[in-house]
Amino acid sequence: DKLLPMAINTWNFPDSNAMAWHILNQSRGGVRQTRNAVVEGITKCEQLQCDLAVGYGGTPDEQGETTLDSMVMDGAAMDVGAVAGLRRIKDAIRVARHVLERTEHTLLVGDSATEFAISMGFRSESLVTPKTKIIYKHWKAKNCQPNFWRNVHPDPKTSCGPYEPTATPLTHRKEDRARTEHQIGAQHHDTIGMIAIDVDHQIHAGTSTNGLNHKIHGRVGDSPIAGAGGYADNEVGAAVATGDGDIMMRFLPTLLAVEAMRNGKSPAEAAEVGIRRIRKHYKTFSGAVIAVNRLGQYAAACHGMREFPFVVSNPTQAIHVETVKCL
Ligand code: SD4
Repeated sequence: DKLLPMAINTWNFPDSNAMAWHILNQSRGGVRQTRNAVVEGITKCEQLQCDLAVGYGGTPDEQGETTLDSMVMDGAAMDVGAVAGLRRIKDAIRVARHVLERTEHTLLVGDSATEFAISMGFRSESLVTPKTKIIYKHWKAKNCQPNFWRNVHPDPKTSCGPYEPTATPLTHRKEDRARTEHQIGAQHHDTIGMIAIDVDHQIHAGTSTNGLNHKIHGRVGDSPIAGAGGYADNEVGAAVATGDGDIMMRFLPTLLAVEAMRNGKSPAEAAEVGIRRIRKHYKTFSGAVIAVNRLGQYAAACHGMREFPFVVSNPTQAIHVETVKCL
């Protein structure tokens, strides 16, 4: 078992991976250890506002508000906790964990998810920052159609689309973040999806995102949906996804990946299954899937960008950034 424990996450978010790896290496924490790793690893990203695509302050919707989608899945119990369109609470994945642990439900949404979070002791506060206001103002100033996401064939002169995801370049992460802040209004989309597996093959998968820039208020993406944004099953492995959620969630690519591994496919083949299926119908979609089997063997596949970076830690490498060339 020299590939375990392991933690792997989408995009070049090493701080989250480091947090998860640190937790996995603490003295044995039992079943909860992979849950702690995923939840606290992703919380790190929420706190750092990874690429302004995770956590508070980024990706204002067309009313200027940031809302959060997140989920965590336990591959032993086949139990899920998730929140979608969470408003005014920063700790999306910790709230998702409370849904998992404190309720019989799977997914809470919007203001009601906020009420639940408050009842669990979370603090309600605005997710808007000065930067959010600038992004929103910039978008308004471009005279964008407020209904852009409703419009199947937007007029490029009056809309600020189409949505153009950009992979995070591998190097100069800090500089890149600065550049992102500079090109305010650029539509970055870097959802964190993370998988942790311990030496007993206990598996958790989780996601967190603030969705898409200028989405319609109320829009929910793939990230908080089991089988879409992430999936885990101790018997097989796990997968997480990032990308054009509106399209990807129609195909449940992480469920496809786990089922492919169940049927004997390698992680590399499994990660490609959903990507190829989606591409058949949406030639220009952008997205990526990471697949890991229960032994800790992993692979990623992507489409619509040049390459896709991800971060992995296991006994042979710590906080190691890899990239895969896209199909
Ligand atoms: C969404 N899938 O809300 C998310 C966005 C994303 O990398 O993954 N960005 O559609």
